[in-house]
Amino acid sequence: MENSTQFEEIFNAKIERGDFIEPKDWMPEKYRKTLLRQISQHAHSEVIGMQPEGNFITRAPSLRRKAVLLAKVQDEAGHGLYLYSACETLGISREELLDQLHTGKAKYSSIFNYPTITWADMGAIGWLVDGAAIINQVMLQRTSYGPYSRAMVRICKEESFHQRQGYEIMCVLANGTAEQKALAQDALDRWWWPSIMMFGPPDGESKNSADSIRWKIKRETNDELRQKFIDRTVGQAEFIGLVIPDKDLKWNEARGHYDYGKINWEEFNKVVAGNGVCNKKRMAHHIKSQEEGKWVREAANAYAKKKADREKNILVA
Ligand code: FAQ
Repeated sequence: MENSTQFEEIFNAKIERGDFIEPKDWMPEKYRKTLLRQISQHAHSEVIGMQPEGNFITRAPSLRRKAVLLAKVQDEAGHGLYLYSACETLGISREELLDQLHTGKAKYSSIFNYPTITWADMGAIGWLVDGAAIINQVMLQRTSYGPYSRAMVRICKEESFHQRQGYEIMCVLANGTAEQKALAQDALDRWWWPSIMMFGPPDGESKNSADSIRWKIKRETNDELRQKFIDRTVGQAEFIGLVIPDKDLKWNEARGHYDYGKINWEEFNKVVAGNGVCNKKRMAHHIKSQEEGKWVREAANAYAKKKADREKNILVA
């Protein structure tokens, strides 16, 4: 029988080789906890992230826009489902996960605590928020935990459609009337900085990064991903004639990257601590819909039990 040091050696060798860690494999408790923290935060973000856009489903400007937005918001629910399922493989129940969200023990992305005010916000969210999410998630397709990695492969395919639908809304508005272009610029002005905060604190202050990089949960750091997003998005804004609200944004030939202005980390910390514009509203809405959906879950469980009992009786007879 192997002792825990030998188990750890096997685990480390797998990580080193780039093999996946699977649910039944031995893993250090801290690895399991880090995964649970990150994947559950990610799952909660997908589900809470339905609210800002859900707000505009009844106000979409055409049937086509409404159908696309509805499909996108439903995709986010699906992403939440894959990710909650990945969490469950680590030995936690859905009830516990939701309890952690409702009691503030588990976080969700800061970005979803900002209000959606105009239709252009639907464009800005798809273009910038999904655009930032996908840069982070492409890396997570190669994360070391098998169920998380496989969920991300599927999520990334849908996320790239989300990014394009948002950019298309912005293209149409930016090429429309002066009033429409102003709406697009206003949305970019409000969503730019919160979007680049999504990647998390600067590397020097990222307390989880060292372990996560060592265990190949994260393959790139917060600042590396943030830089990638900025480098990619500047040209897209220029192409449609919009201006990124950062006077310090400048191409740096020597670095081969854009330099950018100072991020307001005080604002980020305030939002993460629960004091953003919409934190309380988002949580109250989620708790209310959980309560309202309780009878559906109970009915589904009762039906599943009845079906399983019937099948058991047929097998016994
Ligand atoms: N918001 O040590 P680090 C989406 C926390 S999905 C709130 O650097 P880590 C799709 C962090 O938890 C968007 N809290 O942490 C969509 C930690 O606190 P803790 C979500 C944040 O984990 C689009 C502390 O700060 N994506 O948008 C944030 O190594 C449209 C220190 O930070 C994911 O979750 C934040 N932005 O790196 C849906 C991707 N950033 O837990 C609907 C997976 C950091 O120790 C509509 N997650 N914190 O108390 C990750 O890749 C990582 O967790 C990072 C943070 C990169 C987000």
